[in-house]
Amino acid sequence: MTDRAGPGEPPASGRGGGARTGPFAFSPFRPRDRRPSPKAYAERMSKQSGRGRVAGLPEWDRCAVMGVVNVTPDSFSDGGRFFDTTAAVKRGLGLVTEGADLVDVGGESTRPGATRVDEAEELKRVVPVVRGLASEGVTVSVDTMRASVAEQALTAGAVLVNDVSGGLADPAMIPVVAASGAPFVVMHWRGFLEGGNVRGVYDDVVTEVVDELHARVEAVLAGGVAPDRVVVDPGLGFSKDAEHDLVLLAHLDRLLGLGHPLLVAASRKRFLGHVLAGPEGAPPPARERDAATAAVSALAAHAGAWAVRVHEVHATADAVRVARAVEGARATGARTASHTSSEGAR
Ligand code: PMM
Repeated sequence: MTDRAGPGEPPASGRGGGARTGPFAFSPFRPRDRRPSPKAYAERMSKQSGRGRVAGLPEWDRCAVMGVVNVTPDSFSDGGRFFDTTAAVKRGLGLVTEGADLVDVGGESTRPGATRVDEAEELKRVVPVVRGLASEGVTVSVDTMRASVAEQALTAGAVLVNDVSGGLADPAMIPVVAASGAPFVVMHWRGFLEGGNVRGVYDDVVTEVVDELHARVEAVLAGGVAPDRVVVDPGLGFSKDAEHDLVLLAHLDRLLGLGHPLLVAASRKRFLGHVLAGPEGAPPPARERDAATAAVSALAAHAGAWAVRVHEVHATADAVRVARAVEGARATGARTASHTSSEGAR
């Protein structure tokens, strides 16, 4: 199976994508007048059976794999391991070798109760790693809630902004993203995770997450981000308990109904520990949740997710390829079935 690149865009494999001289050198953002209207875009997306594509990024013929590099001393699942630029760049390149299509670089932990890093520190952590990976031809996304970090990361070569607050934490974020023309991940977020899970109360988690995400998407579009550059994400584990996460995963179709490509980020999260907890109720540590993560990747890919965000890439890269092969077989099987039945009628 080969990955396809869109016209004028880099090969989907990320590395070896050719020389780039600037952050958007190979992803020519379309002029505003050629952008689809939000309504036309949502209609087109809702008619698609597949996962859609994100303008300005390579196109993959399967669910894409976003590998994670947390340049933090304290991230939820890999904190401290890649806390210097050289180690982080090496880690990112290693993830691409294992099959990552994009690498998401973050410098601030979103762990419940984590104190925020200051802006200068976040910039110091993130920008050199983004630059190092982009200069190697990697498709880089920046995981930040700060407009200034997004802006400098884009200048350093990032091509996607992943904001877990969906633009809520920093009022300058949406204008910065809109002006840059970069695609934007809008995650479902109810605020910083301090003081316990106080915001994680829902009557109907799927409807509320869909409605709240819809409102964020409207705000992002009103702020000037093009509809074909918006990705949505249910924000598993953010103001949600294990049951909420599982119910959301069971209803990815409702999230896809928002009419935008869907990112699912289940990797090593608490709900997996909950599912895997042994008879004595002890959940395995985060780093022992990779097989379970790959299982979710296969399910998300099968459901039509555009991408999955994971810390350990190898197993997920296999999982999305198996999901793609099954998808291909379904199409072939349908053709075979109709061929057989018409043969039978003759
Ligand atoms: N989760 C984390 C960090 N970034 N980005 C998106 N879009 N969605 C997520 O669910 C998400 C994210 C927290 O996980 P980590 O700190 O262990 O990587």
